[in-house]
Amino acid sequence: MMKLYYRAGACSMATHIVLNELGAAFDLERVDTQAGVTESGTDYKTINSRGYVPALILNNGETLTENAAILQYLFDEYFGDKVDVTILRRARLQEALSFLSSELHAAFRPLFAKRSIPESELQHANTILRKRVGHFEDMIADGREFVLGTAYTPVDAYAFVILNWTTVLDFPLDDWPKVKAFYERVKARPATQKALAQEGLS
Ligand SMILES: N[C@@H](CCC(=O)N[C@@H](CS)C(=O)NCC(=O)O)C(=O)O
Repeated sequence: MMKLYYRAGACSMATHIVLNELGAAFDLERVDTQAGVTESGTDYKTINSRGYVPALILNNGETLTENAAILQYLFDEYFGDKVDVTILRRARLQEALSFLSSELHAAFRPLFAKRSIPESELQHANTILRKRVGHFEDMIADGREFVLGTAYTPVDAYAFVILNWTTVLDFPLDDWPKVKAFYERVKARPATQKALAQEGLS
């Protein structure tokens, strides 16, 4: 059975949501990434030497890390009956996952920094975040329900989780109506609601 190491509300929730979408059987184990231990007392560095979540133990016992790789794996392994998985579609998935991981996700890091940040740095971080959310708005074409088109894919779960961080920052999405509608649409899905509840966030 698969097992997901997660922290509540963190990027690992994208994998959690996708596993719920698939109706997959999996175990969950919470990680205190600050302390480096899991809820059962395991040294988390023995699971993922980089110390951050997510880490997914696969059915064959291997451990897979990095959001983009895990979400790509779940897409390839389980979405073939939902989406026409062509080479170009996989590249589009990777294009979106790369943007989410290295641009949108990364833009939040300074705003969640544990050290205190000078006002000028905060303003700069805010400007970059606004720019990236604007880029995401451009990626949701008019009338398109999900990032890659009419079909839901793991990209949508990851985008939702990142956008959900705006709710704990003073960062309303009102300036980006397509992003806001997309966020609400993915939030309303039963698999998302279930993951939020399972992580103690609703
Ligand atoms: N490159 C990694 C980054 C993962 C990441 O940033 N994880 C955060 C939660 S969203 C984390 O575990 N941070 C705790 C830490 O770094 O100690 C990925 O995309 O999987």
